[in-house]
Amino acid sequence: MPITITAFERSPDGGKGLARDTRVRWALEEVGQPYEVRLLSFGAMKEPAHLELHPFGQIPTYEEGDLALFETGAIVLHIAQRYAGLLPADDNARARAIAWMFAAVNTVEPPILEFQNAKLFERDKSWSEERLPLVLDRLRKPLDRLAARLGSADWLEGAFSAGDLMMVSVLLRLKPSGFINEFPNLAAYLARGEARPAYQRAFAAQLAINTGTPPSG
Ligand SMILES: N[C@@H](CCC(=O)N[C@@H](CS)C(=O)NCC(=O)O)C(=O)O
Repeated sequence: MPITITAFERSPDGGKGLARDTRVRWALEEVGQPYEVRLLSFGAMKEPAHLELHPFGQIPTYEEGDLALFETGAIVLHIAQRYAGLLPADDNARARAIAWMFAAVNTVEPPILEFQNAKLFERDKSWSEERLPLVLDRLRKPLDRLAARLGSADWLEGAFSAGDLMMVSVLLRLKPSGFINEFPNLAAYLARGEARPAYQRAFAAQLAINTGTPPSG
């Protein structure tokens, strides 16, 4: 069944891989499934045709036969459940890996987005200076805990799983500012994720779109 995802026609990050189609591409690369990409402008994302697929008018979406999905957590979980390679076979280990996926989008990603918004869009507000320490405190707390839990392990629960894929994907947003380097083991974890050949292919594919150059090799 052919798989089609949607992505930005021009990503605001210029190809740093921070747009959320990258995590879906990465999951598909990990499980070895080919996919097509439909590129959308910001305008097209708010048109009825796309709102039918994505109620909030965002990217990415995922279409496979009769199935249409939105929300990267749900999309990556679907890929991980349908194709081998991203979830352990043992039921309990599988449930733990899924718990890490939820932790990524529900516990770790929100304060990262808040931090990003504070830095990018709230700098000119009169209250920005006063608020930033609160935002940073809310961000450091879950990262401290995550760093303590990961310790010197390569991945969160034994072998690499969809939980790591989602966690690394959300942590990537802390790379451009250098903030991730406050947590050396998380920075190393991020680098391990980025070094995976499947991530490299996913990154190259989105970069090619944003720079207009076909991926080499
Ligand atoms: N929680 C959603 C977030 C989706 C999202 O924020 N997508 C961004 C791109 S990374 C988007 O489409 N932004 C444009 C907009 O909201 O108009 C998910 O994980 O899929």
